Amino acid sequence: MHERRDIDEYSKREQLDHYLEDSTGEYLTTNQGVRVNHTDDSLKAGERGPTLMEDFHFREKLTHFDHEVIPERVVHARGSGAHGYFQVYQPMADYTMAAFLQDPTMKTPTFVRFSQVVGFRGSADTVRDVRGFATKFYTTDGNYDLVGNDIPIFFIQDAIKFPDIVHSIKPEPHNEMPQASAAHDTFWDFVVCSPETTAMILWLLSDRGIHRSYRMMQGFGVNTFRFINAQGKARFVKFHWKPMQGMAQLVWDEAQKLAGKDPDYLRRDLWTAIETGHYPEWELGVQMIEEEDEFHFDFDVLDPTKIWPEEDVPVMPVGKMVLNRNPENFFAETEQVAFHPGNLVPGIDVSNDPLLQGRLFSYLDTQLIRLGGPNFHEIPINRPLAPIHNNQRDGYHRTQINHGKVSYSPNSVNDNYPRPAPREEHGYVHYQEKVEGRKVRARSESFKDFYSQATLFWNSMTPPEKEHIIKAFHFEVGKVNDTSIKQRVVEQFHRVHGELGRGIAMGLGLPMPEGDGGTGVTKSSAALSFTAFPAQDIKTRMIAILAAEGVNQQELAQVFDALHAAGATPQIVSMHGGMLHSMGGEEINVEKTFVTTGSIMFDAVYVPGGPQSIEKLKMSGDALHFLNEAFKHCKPIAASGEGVELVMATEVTGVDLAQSGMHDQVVADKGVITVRKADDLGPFIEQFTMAIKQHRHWEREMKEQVPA
Ligand code: HDE
Repeated sequence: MHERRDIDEYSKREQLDHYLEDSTGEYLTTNQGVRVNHTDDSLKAGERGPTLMEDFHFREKLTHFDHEVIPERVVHARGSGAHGYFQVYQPMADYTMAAFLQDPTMKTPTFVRFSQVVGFRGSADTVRDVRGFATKFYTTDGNYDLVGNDIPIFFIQDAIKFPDIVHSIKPEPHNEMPQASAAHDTFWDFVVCSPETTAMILWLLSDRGIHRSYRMMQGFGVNTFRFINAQGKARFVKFHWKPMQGMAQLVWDEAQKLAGKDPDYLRRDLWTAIETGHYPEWELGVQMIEEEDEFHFDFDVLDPTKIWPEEDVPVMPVGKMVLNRNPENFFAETEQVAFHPGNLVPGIDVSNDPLLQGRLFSYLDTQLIRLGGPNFHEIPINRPLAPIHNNQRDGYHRTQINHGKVSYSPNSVNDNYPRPAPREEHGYVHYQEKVEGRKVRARSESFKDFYSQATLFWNSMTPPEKEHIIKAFHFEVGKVNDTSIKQRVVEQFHRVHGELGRGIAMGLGLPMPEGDGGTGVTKSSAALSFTAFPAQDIKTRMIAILAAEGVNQQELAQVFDALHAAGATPQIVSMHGGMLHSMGGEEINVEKTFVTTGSIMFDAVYVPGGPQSIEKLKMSGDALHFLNEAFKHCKPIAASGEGVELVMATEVTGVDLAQSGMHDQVVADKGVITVRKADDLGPFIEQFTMAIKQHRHWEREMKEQVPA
């Protein structure tokens, strides 16, 4: 009678194929399916006369065009999506009955949308921002959405303040500036008026605010949820996504330049990785707290501005997600996908986290206007793979053709179908939490420590990470016009740590705050630093190879092939497109020119030798700038043979280079790898590969003196 909820029936692809259109070999038609015999001119009364109302093809085409824009998301407007699947490592039945968390052989289809929060849909990818990490699991028990971010906490504790924080960070209403940026008065005014934002500000101003790639960031469910097992036992949980690619960041100067040179930088990176078969992967993990331990921590488990330090509550690995398919159509899938933290499946429930409670209202509500009515679940990307049966009917854009005359319950005409399912038939049963209390508009006292975890975060940063945070304050708060707001920022963050408060004051040219500052918290947590997530390989890293006519082909080919074999993407960059000729006369295809690219689009740069090539590059301001900029951005730089002379012609400073023409030793210093003379570049390539894996070489203390 009832459909079997069997995974074999689940192939997302098959389900969606029904909706896929391919016009290859087909005639052009109207939306009524009528073939069109001419489409380049409208129907007119005479060749030079007015267009006629009766031109149904013209009117249909223009009318559709006039209506093809839908409202963008009020937050998270700019994003990129990808399809994939999730697989659990081992049955999680002890903790949850969620069907997709039981069978290690079962692949649950997923769709993920990464996003920026603040900017409009056409804004740049690399702005400083929180990033959304929303995952839809098309499970056998219906859709489950894990609508998370790349930062594990939030700015505010109660959803009623969400419109306020969003209004404050969005462009200011009188002149709609600045776009996609927190660096303006209203946001920092909100911050100093709302000390609960303190810890999240540190996360945002850290390197986590400018990730190198969506593929290289963590994800977090942020809010506290519950796992419920078949016996009805509940535990508090927080969700984590760990990137198997390791983590990597941009530097601020680079992020700003990328916003101009390639505003689609993160989107392109994700798309290209998937197109080239480098499928990004994340490990799902959970932190769990027993209900009886709810009050045993120095944070409130319901407070979304607090992490559960991993040292206190370890992350249990649960399974792995692989993203392996780009969308067919951006609008149909990435734009129309509708997430909702209230899309839950049996085995997962919510907590009383007041931010989550508000979110449970907001997402469904916002889709009604954005997707134009209550039937957006019928849009292919939103359709569950589990069958839908209920008595909901009609509404805008209904595509389902319901059968029969019964659309109410209970009924006897249809033997009371569709019937409610008991728990053992996977019916969703809400967790029976006991709740007592007076109706109050109030905040729990246990939420009111706004500083300890901010200090914990600060303490956990390495010296370069601390420096980046202070510099980010100089930029963000430096753009604030109101001096009293700036002064209050200094005081607020002096309360986190004296070093931080003084560092901010120094760059802003404000009076030093009084007292030592700080909270007295000395604890740190290793998992909070970027260094906790090193890359294991150099796959998908972009490596520029600077070359001109007369390049040494042997050197170039050895390095190119080795990088390529390791999964990196080496690309020849030169002054002009087309072909180059090597010293030996071989033809070499130029992939990018100094006009179409820049060092900011690459993770590392290599300069092969060849006297003629190097003489030409030395005369190119673009080539010198390329190296200076890569150096300043702390990227690996490698040069062999005469290539070292190009590095010497730049303003790169404070590093040892293989100077002598007879030198056959590889010199590796602060991520600059040079060798003058070597038939076998093996050891050189090895050093270069290690430097690429490390990604940034912060120890270049002289980098500030290099122009970029
Ligand atoms: Fe959202 N959020 N949010 N949010 N959020 C939306 O829903 C909201 C919050 C997150 O790629 C909106 O469909 C409230 C935290 C992501 O489509 C809206 C509060 C976290 C996305 C909304 C929060 C998120 C959204 C706008 C309480 C991390 C993009 C468009 C303060 C756990 C999903 C939409 C996508 C989108 C409301 C806070 C994540 C208006 C009321 C915390 C990843 O409903």
